Amino acid sequence: MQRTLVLIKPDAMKRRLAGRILTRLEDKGLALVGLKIMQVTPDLAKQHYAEHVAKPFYPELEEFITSGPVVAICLEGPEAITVTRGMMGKTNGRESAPGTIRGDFGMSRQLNLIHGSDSPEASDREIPLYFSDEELVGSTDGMVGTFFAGD
Ligand code: IDP
Repeated sequence: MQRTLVLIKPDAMKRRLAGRILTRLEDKGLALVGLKIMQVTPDLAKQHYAEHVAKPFYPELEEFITSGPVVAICLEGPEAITVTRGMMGKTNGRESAPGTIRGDFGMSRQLNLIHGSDSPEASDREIPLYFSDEELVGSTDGMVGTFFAGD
C-alpha cells in the first residue's frame, strides 16, 4: 500500500475542474486519506519544488503555484504513485495522451492542472509539507481496506 501527494493546481481551480479531477482519481479506486483547500506560500513552493529552484523556469513556476488556492490531496492505494502518475499524463499537456488528465484538459507545459509525487522518496518528503499526521486518516481499516482486499 502506497501514499502519494496530489495537488489540484491553481489553473484547474480557476477552470472549476477540481471536482472532475478528483472524481477520476476516486473512480479509479484510490482512497482519500487527506484533503484540504489551501494557499501555497512562496516558502512552501520553494520547499516543494526544491529540485527546480535553480532552474530558469522556477520564478514563473512559483508565481503560478502561488497564484490561487490549490486542493491538496493524499491518496492511498496499491502502487498509488505510479497509478496516479499514469492518470496524470506527461508534464506537457500537448504531449500527454488522450485519456490522461493533462491530455484531456490542457495544452500547456506549465499550467498542467495536477501535481503527483514521482517516487516513494518524493511522497515521503512531500506529504508532510502539506499534511500533519492528525490530518490524515488510516484507510487500511473498514470499508477502504475491504475494497482492496485480495490484491
Ligand atoms: P511533473 O509535474 O510532471 O512531475 P516536473 O518536471 O517535476 O514535472 O516539473 C514541475 C512543474 O514545473 C511542472 O508540473 C510544470 O508545472 C512546471 N514546469 C516543468 N518544466 C517546465 C518548463 O520547462 N517551463 C515551465 N514550467 C515547467
